[in-house]
Amino acid sequence: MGYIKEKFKVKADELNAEVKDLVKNHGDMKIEDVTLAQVYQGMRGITGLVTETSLLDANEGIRFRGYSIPELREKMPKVKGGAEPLPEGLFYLMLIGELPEEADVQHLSNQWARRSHVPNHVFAAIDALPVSAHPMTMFTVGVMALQTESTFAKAYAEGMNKKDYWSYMYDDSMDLIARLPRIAAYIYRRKYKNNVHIQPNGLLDWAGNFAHMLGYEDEGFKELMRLYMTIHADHEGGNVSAHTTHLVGSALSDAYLSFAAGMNGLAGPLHGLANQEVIKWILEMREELGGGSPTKQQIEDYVRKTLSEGKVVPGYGHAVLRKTDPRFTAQMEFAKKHLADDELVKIVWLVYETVPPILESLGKVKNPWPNVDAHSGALLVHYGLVEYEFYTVLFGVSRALGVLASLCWDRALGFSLERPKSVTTEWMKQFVAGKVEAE
Ligand code: HAX
Repeated sequence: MGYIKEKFKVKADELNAEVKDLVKNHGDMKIEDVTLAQVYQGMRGITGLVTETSLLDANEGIRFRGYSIPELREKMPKVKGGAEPLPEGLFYLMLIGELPEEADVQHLSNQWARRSHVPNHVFAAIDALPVSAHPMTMFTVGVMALQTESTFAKAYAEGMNKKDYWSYMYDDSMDLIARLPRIAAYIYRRKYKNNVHIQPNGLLDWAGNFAHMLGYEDEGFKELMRLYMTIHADHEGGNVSAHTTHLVGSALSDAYLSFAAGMNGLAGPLHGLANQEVIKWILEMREELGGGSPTKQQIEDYVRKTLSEGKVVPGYGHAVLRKTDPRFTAQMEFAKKHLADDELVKIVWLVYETVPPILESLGKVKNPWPNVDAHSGALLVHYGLVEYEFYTVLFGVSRALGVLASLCWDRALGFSLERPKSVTTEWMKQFVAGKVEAE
């Protein structure tokens, strides 16, 4: 079965007993009251999900099993001579709840290399789309085509005991994570590199091999991919991609169906697509100003123009965070170390100085600070990956690590079908008038 799978089972049995105990002895405890505004405004702040892999603090940012991003960058195993954490290590941490040893990371690299075969019909399904299709559309089509390989779906069709759900979910998740870089690289090379494809190198780590298949051999880019795949992996459970994956999975949809659903949410401009929108916005600003680097005043004018046109400033704001996103800071530190003189990076930093006071002055934006998407594009452009419509696919490959580790936990803990109550505005009016009561 593989020792990581066995270890996961032991951890899951322990936690399962604790959860049963919590629900049995404290099931009636009220966590918080829900306001009418929360129900209308995207359920902000309502505690309604359990996600074991990570926890978000509004001011401090994300912690994966208690570890912040700076701690991960320090403590996680790295490739020989490298400085950035290996995403294999983060997956292990999210799944098992303990920091990995070198051997654990090596084991996962080997497992994912072994499981990475993608059947031809997946490439044929992607090829059936016009080259002009958005890469995220190709990505979800590829994932859906791969669903033919689900061991969970096959076992369920044959009549599986619910005690075994976790085991098939684990195998599907491992297979899917192993195969995603191949699908993503295929999309990239098909759309942007004349359909000339690069065979995987099974000796490389997961992110290093992904960079290789995309066609980037620069060690700096490989390091960037290791960092990128680590910091985009998870952001607790309520964000659109994680929540959707969890919700769809709660119907016992397999890992492929659930993940594809989550990716359709990531493809929205208020979520993952913001990474392409940021670079597009900066490039359009530069073009409008006739090229070169804009001054702070010119950026300020462009931000005001964006707002006056009823658009959001991409890369800024967050539904939960109330400070600069540590994922932004990690990328800024990477840039300071490797590409401090890059023109686009300097613009990103000048935008960072300019945007927050303007958003703050509007008086309605709850978080004027940059999120993860404000920086990533400039780093990718530096290494030559200029095709910004592809950026959300990179985010999606990384996000698989978090949402699939969570899905394994969902099945191991026997989580229920998700089905919250909804009401009508007519019901709300009657509730306000004291004529009806919540159940
Ligand atoms: N630019 C302009 N206006 C903004 C804004 C921004 N960056 N961020 C928030 N606002 C506005 C909202 O549109 C809202 O306006 P209305 O009341 O007129 O509708 C108001 O400020 C209050 O919004 P909020 O409570 O501060 O923010 P929400 O929790 O509703 O939304 C969003 C959070 C991330 C969607 C929002 O900040 C936004 O649209 N940001 C720009 C898009 C973006 O960068 N998205 C990526 C977020 C991170 C992520 O998921 N990455 O994948």
